Amino acid sequence: VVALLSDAQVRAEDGYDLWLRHEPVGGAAGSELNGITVAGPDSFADAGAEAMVSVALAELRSGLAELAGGESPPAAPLSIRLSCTDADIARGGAFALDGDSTGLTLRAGEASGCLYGAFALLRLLDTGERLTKIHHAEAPAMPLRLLNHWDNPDGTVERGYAGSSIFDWWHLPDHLDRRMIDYARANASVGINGVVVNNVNASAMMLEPRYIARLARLADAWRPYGIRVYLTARFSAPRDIGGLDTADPIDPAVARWWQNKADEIYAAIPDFGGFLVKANSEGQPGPGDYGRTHAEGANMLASAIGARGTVFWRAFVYAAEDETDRASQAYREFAPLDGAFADNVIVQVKNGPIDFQPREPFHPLFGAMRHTRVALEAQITKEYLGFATHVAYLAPLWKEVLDAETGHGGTVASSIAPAGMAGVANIGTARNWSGSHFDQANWYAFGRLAWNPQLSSEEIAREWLMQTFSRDPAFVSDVSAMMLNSRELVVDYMTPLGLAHLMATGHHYGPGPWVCDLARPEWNPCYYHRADKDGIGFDRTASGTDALADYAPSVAAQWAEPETTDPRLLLWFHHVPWDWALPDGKRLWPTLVEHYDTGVAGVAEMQAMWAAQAGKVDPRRHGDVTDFLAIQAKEARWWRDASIAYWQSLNGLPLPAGSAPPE
Ligand code: GCW
Repeated sequence: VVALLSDAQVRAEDGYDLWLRHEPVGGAAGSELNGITVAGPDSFADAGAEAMVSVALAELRSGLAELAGGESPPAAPLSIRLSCTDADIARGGAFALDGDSTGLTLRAGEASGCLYGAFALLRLLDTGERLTKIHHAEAPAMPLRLLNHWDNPDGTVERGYAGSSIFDWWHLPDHLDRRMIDYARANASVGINGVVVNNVNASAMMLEPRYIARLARLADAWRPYGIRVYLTARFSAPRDIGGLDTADPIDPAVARWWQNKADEIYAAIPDFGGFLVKANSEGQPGPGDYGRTHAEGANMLASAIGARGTVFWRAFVYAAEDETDRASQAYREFAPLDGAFADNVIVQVKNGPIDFQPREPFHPLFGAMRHTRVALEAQITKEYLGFATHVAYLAPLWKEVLDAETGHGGTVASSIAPAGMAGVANIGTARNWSGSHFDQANWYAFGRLAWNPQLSSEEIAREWLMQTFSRDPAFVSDVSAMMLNSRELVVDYMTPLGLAHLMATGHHYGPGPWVCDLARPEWNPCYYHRADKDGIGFDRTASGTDALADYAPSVAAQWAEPETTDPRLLLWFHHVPWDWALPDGKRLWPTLVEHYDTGVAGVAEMQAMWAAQAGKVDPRRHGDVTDFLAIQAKEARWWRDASIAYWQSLNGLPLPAGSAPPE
């Protein structure tokens, strides 16, 4: 007999509700939320503010009712008062929550602060705070917190592992899928305030009037959630769809075309966020096609947009004809342009100098462009970390970069504070949005870190688990420990000791370190590991490509000598013999094998730990995770065995004692 579930149960067990489940808190904490009244301000700055505050009120009312559960209300019901134009609170999303014996006051400098304050209050209650005791104030650390969707107009998603695109261009603007509201709620709940809806490998079609009308419908739907829409701009659009025979940024006809295009978009979407551009990278058109610089290209678009919005110009560039180290190319191309970009241009830089690997050092452009706003681009979708199948909680990867000292006076986080963060979305039509339950945590963690990079990976994991799965303290402590360790395990079985880019060709799933015959040298894994019978690793010091010199002297000094380089980055910066002695006295080859073994053993531990949680989460989601962990275990093995066998084919070394032979 199959028991029929209610719609709410199905949604919850599919993972559709994400971290916004609001399970009843129970006991006295639940009781005091019962019968609570939520009162908004009487007047509003404008209709937009009123719409945003009504979202905050609606979220609070429904969220509080869910958290309250069936407890009996107190004799004198409590109240929550919203004041959304408080001159003492900064604008831009800041808020203060102050509980007292009668309930709680939420104060904000403008409507968006009430929106973020409402979600923060629900989060605090969800994670065990008592309403009347709350004293909590927050302000976002950076102004722009964007998702970048690599979604194509035909519904496919580049590097998407969660189904098709959630954007239903086919039925827009006449029909708005309800999912667009749930999506906006989830984003607003973690402070995401901008969405680039289409792929950086851009189709110029998205700039056509019919798509602008469709985008306007999304903009209208998301505005009350504080989300501005952005488009990627294909640099050749004046030629592709504009009837011009050039896209040269210096040509007045080209500048006029973009000016008219921007005006057309702003007429439909008055708060359009702006453009994101991938230019002269991996075959995309750009100003370089006409001998112009990135700054000339970006500034032409920036002047079309003017004070109305922002141009995000990506620094992810590397060229076949450039024989230098790929890790250096963006730095060499962009660092000299510091100061040349218009005020409303932000240079968007990937976290590391190559490409979203399981571990890379931070990108040398952070902190180096003193007169340019720089944003950090993170990849939430796990192109190089086992797609949506492997558990890999990415907050520790992003924290490693955000917390890094650039050597230019401050951390990466402080260097991007005037701009923001962009995360390549992991969202699709999968019922659970992200293709797996644990990948929801990466969407969540991205938003939380863009709001506040000081949060620890552990705090974020714990609050996500409590809202998503269970508040059981033992569950939260075991599973958060698993999450915190998970990315390092992926590093261990895929690319330990600073190795990188060893994934199979094209799809990047599974090992391919032996590949050496692709057309462009820097597409080949052998370009990155440089292994032969004598040694392994990429010499990026002065005796090699000298990419190390892109870093500030104090940072470069840490990585200059193989003896003193953090072993986690050893083979990124150095080529060493197979019997190289690491700081702990162990040799390189047995240490390398030990990492693969650690990765495999660690996944088995995750399986055992998760099996022990049966009964603490609903069987559906428990089973989904169990299945995926079994795949991960198999594939960690695959990575380990294939990698070791390949290195052995070069170095002829036996397996170190204690390491099991390949299966
Ligand atoms: O990581 C690489 C991906 C490409 C992607 C590119 C980029 C959108 O393999 O799929 O293209 O980076 O970031 O532009």
